[in-house]
Amino acid sequence: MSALTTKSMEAKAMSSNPSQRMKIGDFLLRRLYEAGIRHLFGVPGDYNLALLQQLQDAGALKWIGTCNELNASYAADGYARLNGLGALLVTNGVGPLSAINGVAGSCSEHVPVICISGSIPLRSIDRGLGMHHTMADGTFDHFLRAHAQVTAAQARLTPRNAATEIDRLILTAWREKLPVYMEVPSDIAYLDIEVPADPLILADPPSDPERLPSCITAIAGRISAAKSPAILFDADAGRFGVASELMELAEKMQAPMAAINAAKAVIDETFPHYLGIYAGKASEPNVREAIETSDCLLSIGYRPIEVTTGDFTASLPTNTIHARGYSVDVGDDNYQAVTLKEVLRGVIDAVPRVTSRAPGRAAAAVAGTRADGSAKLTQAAYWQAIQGYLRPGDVLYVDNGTSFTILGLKLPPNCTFVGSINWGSIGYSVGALLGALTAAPDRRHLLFIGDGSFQVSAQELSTILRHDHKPVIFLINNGGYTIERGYLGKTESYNDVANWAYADLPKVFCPDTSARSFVVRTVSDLKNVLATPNDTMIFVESIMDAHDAPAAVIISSNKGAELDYGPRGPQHRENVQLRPAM
Ligand SMILES: Cc1ncc(C[n+]2csc(CCOP(=O)(O)OP(=O)(O)O)c2C)c(N)n1
Ligand SMILES: [Mg+2]
Repeated sequence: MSALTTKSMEAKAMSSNPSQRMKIGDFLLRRLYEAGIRHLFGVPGDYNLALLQQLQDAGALKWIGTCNELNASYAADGYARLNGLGALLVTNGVGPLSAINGVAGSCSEHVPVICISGSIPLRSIDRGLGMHHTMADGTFDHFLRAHAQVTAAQARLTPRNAATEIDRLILTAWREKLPVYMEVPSDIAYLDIEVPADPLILADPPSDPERLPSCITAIAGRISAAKSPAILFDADAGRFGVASELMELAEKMQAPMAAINAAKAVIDETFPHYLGIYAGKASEPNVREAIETSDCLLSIGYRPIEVTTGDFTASLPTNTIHARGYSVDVGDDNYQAVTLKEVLRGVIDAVPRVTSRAPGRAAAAVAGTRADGSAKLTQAAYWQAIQGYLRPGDVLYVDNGTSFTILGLKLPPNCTFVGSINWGSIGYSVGALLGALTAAPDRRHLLFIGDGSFQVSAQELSTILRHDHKPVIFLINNGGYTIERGYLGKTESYNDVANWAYADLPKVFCPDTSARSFVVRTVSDLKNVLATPNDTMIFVESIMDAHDAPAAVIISSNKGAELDYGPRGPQHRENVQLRPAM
C-alpha cells in the first residue's frame, strides 16, 4: 500500500464528515429528499431532461408536470406553505423567465422555494457556442442575473462547486424563508463528484450565547412591567413556525393577540386570546383598541404595506418590540444572532404567569341577513353561506378580488390559510392549490377565486384532476374585474372578461371525471350545492352582479385609487368608480 493511500485512508477514518462519490444530479435529488421534498413541479425541456431521467430512475421524488412554469412556481410555493420547502424544475431561459413572477411572489411572501433550471451545457459556455433559449449573443448570465433580483441566493453548478453550492442554496432557502435559484448545466448531471455522506440537516444557526439571554431579559422586562401587553403577528410567525410559542406566551400573560391579514389563521382563530385582524382603522374596534393602546406591543415580522394596514391607518404604540426571524429591536437596542423560536421560548420561561387580566373579546364574524332562498345570489348571502360551510382543518385559498371577503370570516380550529396578500398576482391560488393538495392530499381544500383571476391559470385545473385531487372550487362569475371597478372603470369594457362556461371545464380537462359541477344563481341553489359530499372535486360557479361587492372590498379599492392616482386622478369624475351602497 502506498504512503499516499494509507494517509488518505487514515484521514477518512478520522474525519467526522465522511464522503462518497455520486453523480451531481443524483446528489441534488438526494439533498432535496433529505430536505423533506417529495415532489418536483415543472415543465421538461432538453436542458433538464438528463436530471429528470435521474429523478425517474431514482424513484424517490415524484414529478408533477404543470401546464406552464408560472403555474409550477405557484405550485412549488403552495407546496412549501404546507411542507416547509418546495421546488420546481424548468428549462433554460424560457422556463426561469416564465416562473419569475411566481418566484418573486415567494420572495415577497417569504416562502422557501428552490427554482432549478436545467441550463446551457458548460461545454457551450467554454467554447462560446450559441444555443437556443438564449439571446444568441454569446451571453449566458441573463437568467441568473434576473433571478438575483428576486431570490436570496443563486448559483450555476459546476463539478467543483456542486457539493457546496447545493447545500448552501437549500439551507439558505430554508433558513431565510426565501426562494433561491440554481442552474444545473445539462452536461454535468451525470458527472461523478465527491459529496458528503451525511444527510443534510435543516437547522437554524445557534443564537449568540450573550445576545440571546440579553434579548430575552430585555423583552421579558418590558412586557412583564406592562399593564396591557399585546401581541401582533405578521406572516413570518407562520413561516418561522412560532404559532404555538405565541399562543403559550399569550396564555401565560393573559395578553390579547391580533394578526395582520397576511397572517390569517396562523393562530387558531378560536383561541380565547385571539381577537381578530388588525388593519388600523379597518379593524374591529376592540382589536384596534387592544393593539393601539397597548403599553407594550410585541410584534412579529411586521411588514406594513397599504393593504395590510388599512391604507396606512395602522398606528403601533411607541413601546413596540419588533421581533423578526433572526433579529429583534427593543427600544434603541438591536439584537443580532438570535433566532425567533429561541427568543420566544426564553421569554415564555422568563415572564411571570398572570391570572388577573380578563381575556379579550373575540371579533364578530361577518354579520348576515336572512336571504330569501329564491332570490338572486348576492355577495352578502354568498359569504354568509360560506361561513357556515367551513370545517375544522380546512385549507383555504384566496385569490385577488371580491374573494378577499374570506379574510373577514371566522375560521374553525386548525385551518390553514394560503394567500398572497403582499404580492397579489392574480391566478396564484390555482397553482398554489395544486401544490398544497400535493403536500397534504388528505385535508379538505377550498379555493375562493374570481373569474378574472381564474382565467390566468385555469389550465392547472387539469393537473389537479389528473392526480385525482378533490378540492372544492368556489368561483365567482361576475363578468370581470369587479375589485378594479372600485378603483376606476366601473362600467368600462377594460374591466370585462370573456364569459367562459367555467363549470364545464372539469369535463373539458378530464373527460371521464367524476367531478361535480354546478352553476349557482340563487341562495337556495347554493345551499343545495353546499350539501354535496366531498368525495370528488366540486366546482361551484356562482353568477353574481358585476357591481355587487362587499363594502370592505369597495372601500379599500376606493382608498387605493386615492393612493395610486392622487388628488388630480381620474377617479373623481362622475360615476367612474364602484362605490359602497348607501
Ligand atoms: C398578474 C396580475 N395582473 C393584474 C393584476 C391586477 N388585478 C388585481 S385584482 C384583479 C381583478 C380580479 O378579478 P376577479 O378575479 O374576477 O375578482 P372579482 O373582484 O371580480 O371578484 C386584477 C386584474 C394582478 N393583481 N395581478
Ligand atoms: Mg370577477
